[in-house]
Amino acid sequence: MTTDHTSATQPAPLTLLGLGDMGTALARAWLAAGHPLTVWNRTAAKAEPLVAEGARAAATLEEAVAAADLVVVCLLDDASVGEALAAAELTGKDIVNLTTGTPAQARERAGWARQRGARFLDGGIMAVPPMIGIPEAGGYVFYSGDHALFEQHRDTLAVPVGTRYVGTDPGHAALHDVALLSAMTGMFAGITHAFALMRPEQDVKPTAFAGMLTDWLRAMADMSAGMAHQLESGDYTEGVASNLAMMSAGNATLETTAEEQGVSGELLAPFMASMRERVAHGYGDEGLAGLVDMLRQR
Ligand code: FVH
Repeated sequence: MTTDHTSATQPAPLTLLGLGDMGTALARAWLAAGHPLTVWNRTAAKAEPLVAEGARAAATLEEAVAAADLVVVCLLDDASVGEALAAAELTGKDIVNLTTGTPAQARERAGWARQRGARFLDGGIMAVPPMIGIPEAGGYVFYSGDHALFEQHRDTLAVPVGTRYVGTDPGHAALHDVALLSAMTGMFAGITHAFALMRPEQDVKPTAFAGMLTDWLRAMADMSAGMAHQLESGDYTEGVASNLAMMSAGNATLETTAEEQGVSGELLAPFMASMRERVAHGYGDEGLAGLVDMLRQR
């Protein structure tokens, strides 16, 4: 049975396993807010600066887990979580796993924790270490899994970075995390291609171009709301401002310009091929929403 330590006046004690870049940033935020914090790291020396800042370093992982009801885990990957916690006594513990993993790994980890008598919440961190402890940086963590656990510890969990609870399915935090990271990856591919196009132009500084690029990407990002409406209504022509036939025809200009500028089109080619295919199947009057179904039908 866990005890509710979370209160506005008395910062709750907790244990943090893992003092890599992210774990260390999280630790500093909890210490700065006055939380009694026990830390453990495989390489013990990484705890030393935190001890100087008020943390208690546990000699063993078992000692660290025993020190608090709330145990936050921030290790490299799911395999390291399994390895580190293999022999730990978890009965009655509230495990919050901030280690990045897949939705399936999170669901398995939830079952693993339940079998060992622990409650489990998975988290997907949407921030990099310098954003931790800086509310205005806009970082947050997606949480999913045991809702009572989340509610009980939400004030403590909100100390380093914002919280967004996305449901009782323990896999949903990881899924949201990976979906956003996947979107970011596509955006970075586009940014990389755009800088490559501009690279030979001595009179256009990358720093000047970056401002234009950022403004344009921000404006275009709002198109995801229109796609979402289409996916919900099932009408993929609803409110389409730029249809697929037009965009696909325009891709030829993008491809030719890349050739002219001596830039490989390899980062954009698969997406353009999918657009062409959808048009060839007779969906040229739609927006991009139909590609979502096409990807799932492969
Ligand atoms: N840093 C970032 O920008 C991203 C932001 C988004 C979220 N990620 C994820 O957060 C997890 C931790 O990331 P990190 O930045 O702290 O990672 P590292 O600095 O590489 O530290 C890794 C820690 O994991 C420990 N560790 C690794 N393997 C084991 C193991 N088998 N048993 C026990 N501990 C293990 C490692 O210990 P040591 O090498 O110091 O002894 C570090 O404490 C991660 O999932 C990111 O994807 C960060």
